[in-house]
Amino acid sequence: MNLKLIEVKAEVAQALKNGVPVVALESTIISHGMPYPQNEETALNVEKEIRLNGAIPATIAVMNGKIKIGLTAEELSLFAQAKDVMKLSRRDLPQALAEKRMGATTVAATMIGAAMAGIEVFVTGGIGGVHRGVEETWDVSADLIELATSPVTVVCAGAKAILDLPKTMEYLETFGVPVVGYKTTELPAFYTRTSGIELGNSVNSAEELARQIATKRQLELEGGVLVMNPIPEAFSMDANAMELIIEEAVNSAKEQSVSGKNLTPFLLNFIKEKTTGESLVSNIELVKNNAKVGAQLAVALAELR
Ligand code: PSU
Ligand code: MN
Repeated sequence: MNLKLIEVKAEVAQALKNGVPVVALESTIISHGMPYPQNEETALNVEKEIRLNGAIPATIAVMNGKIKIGLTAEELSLFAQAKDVMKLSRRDLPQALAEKRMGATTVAATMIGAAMAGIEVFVTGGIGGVHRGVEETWDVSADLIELATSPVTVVCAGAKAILDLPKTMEYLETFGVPVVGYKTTELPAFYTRTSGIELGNSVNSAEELARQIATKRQLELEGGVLVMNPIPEAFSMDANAMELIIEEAVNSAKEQSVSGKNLTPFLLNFIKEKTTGESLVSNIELVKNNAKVGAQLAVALAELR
């Protein structure tokens, strides 16, 4: 670990030293995924949920030339409100650190930070993937490559149907990333519990999940594990209505020639505006639900050691 470029919050460092379960969290969801003040409120509630389930939260972000592993409440608030926060994937880390910029980490960059600090479990909402229209754009999120590279388990609620979900699954298969359904045999699609895509691997408890992860570690296979935890029934949204909005979003991005790192935030924002408050409530609840499962997993992994 390069100690000059990473700064681990004292509480997190202590926990890692003593084998206390730790769960990493991303910051792009705070700076680019939700509006203020719901983003700050959610970040704090998710950290609370992780503590309630027996683990220490470590939100990861870049500032002052360091990858911070664990943010204070003041720092969380800063990332929730600051306007010119960079969105950092793997390729952006050197620039943001060298220029001492404020940067929110995506799934890919958060996995890099978590792996550097020795954190095995990371909780988020949704991951990036293969975009619709990839034949023309070649737009494949660096999250997928990172899942094949860094040894971190990512707990998410699936991927939004803004992506090409079958191609995303094919990509993960090709690169050898285990995709595990948590109490489901079907790939969830973020706002909805279903996608029509069967998962060949599903578990019914954190302990079962921990055994697969520990076995992968014993095999010394590089890369992470992707856990698909569906949104709670009470907050799942109508799949048909969502598909119409997503098609509109994808078309609008094409018309306005939105591409590169701006595409995902554009699509997310389009959906947010079209569904007003409902999708935001669902988003908040599914992240909390993932936090619970992630913390239980971190506890189960600590017990296996
Ligand atoms: N998908 C979501 N919500 C998000 C993201 C994706 O439903 O907040 C964010 C995550 O930080 C993810 C990133 O890692 O977008 C992927 O961006 P890109 O497609 O540019 O790789
Ligand atoms: Mn992309």
